[in-house]
Amino acid sequence: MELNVKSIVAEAEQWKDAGVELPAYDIAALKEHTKEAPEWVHFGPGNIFRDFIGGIADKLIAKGKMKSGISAVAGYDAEIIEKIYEPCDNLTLSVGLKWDGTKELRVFASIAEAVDPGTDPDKLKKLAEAESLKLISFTITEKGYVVADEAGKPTGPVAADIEAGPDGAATTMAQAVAMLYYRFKAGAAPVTLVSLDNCSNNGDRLKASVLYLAEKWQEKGFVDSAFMAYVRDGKKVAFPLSMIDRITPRPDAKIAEELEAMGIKNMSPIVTKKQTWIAPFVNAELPRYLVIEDNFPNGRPPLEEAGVYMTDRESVMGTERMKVGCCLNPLHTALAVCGCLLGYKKISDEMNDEELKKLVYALGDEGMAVTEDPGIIHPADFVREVLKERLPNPFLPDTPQRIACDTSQKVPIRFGGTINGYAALGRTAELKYIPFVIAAWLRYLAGVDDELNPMELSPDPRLDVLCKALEAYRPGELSADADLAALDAILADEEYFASDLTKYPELSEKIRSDYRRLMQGKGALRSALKELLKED
Ligand code: CS2
Repeated sequence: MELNVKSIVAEAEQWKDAGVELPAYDIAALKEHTKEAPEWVHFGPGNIFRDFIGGIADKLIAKGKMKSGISAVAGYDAEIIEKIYEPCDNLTLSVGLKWDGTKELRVFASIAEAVDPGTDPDKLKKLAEAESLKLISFTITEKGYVVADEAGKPTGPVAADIEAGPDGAATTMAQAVAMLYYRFKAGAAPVTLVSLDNCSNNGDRLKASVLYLAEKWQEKGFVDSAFMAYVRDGKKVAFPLSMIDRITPRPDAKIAEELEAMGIKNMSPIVTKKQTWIAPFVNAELPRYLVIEDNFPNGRPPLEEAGVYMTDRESVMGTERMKVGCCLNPLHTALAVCGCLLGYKKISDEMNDEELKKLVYALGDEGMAVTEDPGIIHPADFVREVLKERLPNPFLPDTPQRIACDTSQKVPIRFGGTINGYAALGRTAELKYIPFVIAAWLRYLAGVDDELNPMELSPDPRLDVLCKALEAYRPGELSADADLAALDAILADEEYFASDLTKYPELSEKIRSDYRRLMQGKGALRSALKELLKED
């Protein structure tokens, strides 16, 4: 067996005997229909998209509720098309890793085509012009939405896109705005842009980035005010909010070996030049949640029939605040930075570490005190599942190193909401675990572990800036009265924490003293953790 259309047709019996569920629809007809009437374009064709979103589309196609598949655009990393999508005919082998060690195996054929705008520049235009197009979705991570710095100055690649205009767009954001422009020119049909990333109010963030670029193109004369009115008209172009949740680790070499031992060839994961970890299969947990604001001016697939919660704006905001700002992602970041420092390679192993386990339970409680029940998914049930089933799942090969990627982009949403919640009640002095995790992140940036051995830091767009700012502070060498002005400058930077933390004297003093403690030398994190959690 090999993951391609020929094999799943010719060796269907073998696949089924191996326990793999195959697509229950005509793949050629799906591709044909997608060419004639595309409905769904997606930017960011990585693992969570292929498995979670691809799985939703697969279910709807199998039920006869969607006739077109998804057109997946690799605006950022086209190497994945060449190395994974093409050899596998865009199929995905989904490996759901259950708590009891068994696997749920499925092949999805819902990605009807893969688009590399670099080699096929007209394709985005064609897709945009199709009246049938209903939605453009995105899984491009938090940093994918960054178009400018705090002062409004465009980042390098975006600056180049501003000069190049719609026909020369190279970044994902500019390609999305270019699609809106082509759609406007072709009759201004409505469309919906759905961000599926863990950003705060992700739809608003996407809209702000789209408008930023569109305005710059208007200044340059590439687009006119009528186009601006189209993008700003909520009945024409909608940007609903969403909350997405499914832990999708990087593809694991051991799982590749197990699949190959079952007779499925060529499963090895690869890492692209742009650091995408990808394989013909995707390994993920089984729990999953997707909540989307129901605002689709050109219609939408019946997503609710594939388990998606379609709801109002307030409910999405509440579930996002609960998941990203309290019950899951802050815990993940705590396990990421502490786990890297303590030499862990697996999240589930960390949940067997008495102190780390206590830390994430306590962090969850700290956030929960200012988190409301959004009504759709109850925080108490949700966090219980996270702590008792999802994080400790020993069969899920998730790593602190994966989650430690881009921490600077994640900190504001993961901790900012709780800090602001405590601030609104005048209670920031009570915060204990969030300051500790922030201090641990800053300690992590020293690039040596808790045994003072060199440690590789995960990629982060602000890594160089942060490491440089903190370079004078070395673990084991920080004197008790050292001036922490460089640390204070980071704490005061609203880009990192969603507010100036030096405004809260007790909170920032706690971060400073935790940091000093963590910088004391060998084993400082371990003993600080014991101390912190002693009375809990
Ligand atoms: C993780 C998320 O990478 C990270 O920072 O916390 O990818 C996490 O696995 C998902 O949000 C789970 O839904």
